[in-house]
Amino acid sequence: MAHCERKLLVKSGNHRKMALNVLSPWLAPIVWDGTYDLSILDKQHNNTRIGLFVFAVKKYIRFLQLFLESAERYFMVGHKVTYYVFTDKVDEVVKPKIADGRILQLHSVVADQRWQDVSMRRMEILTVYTKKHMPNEIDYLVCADVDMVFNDHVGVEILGDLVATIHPGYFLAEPQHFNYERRPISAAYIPDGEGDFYYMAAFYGGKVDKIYRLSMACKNGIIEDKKKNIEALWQEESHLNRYLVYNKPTKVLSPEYIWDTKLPHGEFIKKKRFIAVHKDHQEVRN
Ligand code: 4GW
Ligand code: MN
Repeated sequence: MAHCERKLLVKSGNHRKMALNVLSPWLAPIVWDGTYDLSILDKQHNNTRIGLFVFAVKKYIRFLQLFLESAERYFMVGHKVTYYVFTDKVDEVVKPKIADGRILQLHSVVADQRWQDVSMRRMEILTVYTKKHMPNEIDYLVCADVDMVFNDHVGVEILGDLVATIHPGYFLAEPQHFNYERRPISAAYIPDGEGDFYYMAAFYGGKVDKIYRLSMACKNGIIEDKKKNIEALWQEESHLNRYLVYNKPTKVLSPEYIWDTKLPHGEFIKKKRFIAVHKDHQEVRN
């Protein structure tokens, strides 16, 4: 029903329908509310261990408490969860009350001066942890921005080999308007006519070995670009998008899984499960 409603809504405007489907052209499910039965999936994932990877350095540490508290309320409730928190101020972390079966790991990380390097640093740290530590600790890893809060259920329906979320600002856009890196000199280059969705780097995940491969590819792309003295348009998000054009996700998350209440077309999004915290960009600048 919800699917039909979305299709009806799209008729009222001149929008692209692709993201409103429940299957991608390569037959990956696009997860919308109403497309899955949680009681079946919860049983299947009875023993699944899930990691949630998040970076909070410099001023972004202010977002961490609400992020973690909201995750306790909505993220993988009833499952085995390990939080992997990376921060430059381990001592300042306010630890929330954590449910049984859930673990909070705090890791110290250097704070890069340039904010562009901070967000790219996440990829490098990911390559290390998905190789060394996580394979023994978890089955699936979910990577998230910290300037977000969980606002509704996010559970095992999002798990898959390689999972990415459609950017809420581009879900009705034509591919030529996607914010892909279009300069052929960059390792993140995506030629015109290629690419299915514009994915947002604020929420993606998969099996640990799949995220290892993804993060290695993105890290290498970032290094290649740095050698040429260039930086992709949207830093690691550009490299992520490039990777996902040629390594299609096995599951795609609808914008229910990254929403921003400032955006238009909220009427398509019945459940706003993970929403951006509005920030003063000048004020959080390092
Ligand atoms: C501008 O001054 C900054 S600071 C842009 C990102 C910054 C930043 C980002 C930071 O100082 N500390 C930090 O931990 N991050 C991490 O990178 C944090 O997890 C954040 O959610 C993620 C991506 O940055 P962002 O959320 O600002 O990116 P958008 O604007 O795309 O949500
Ligand atoms: Mn963010």
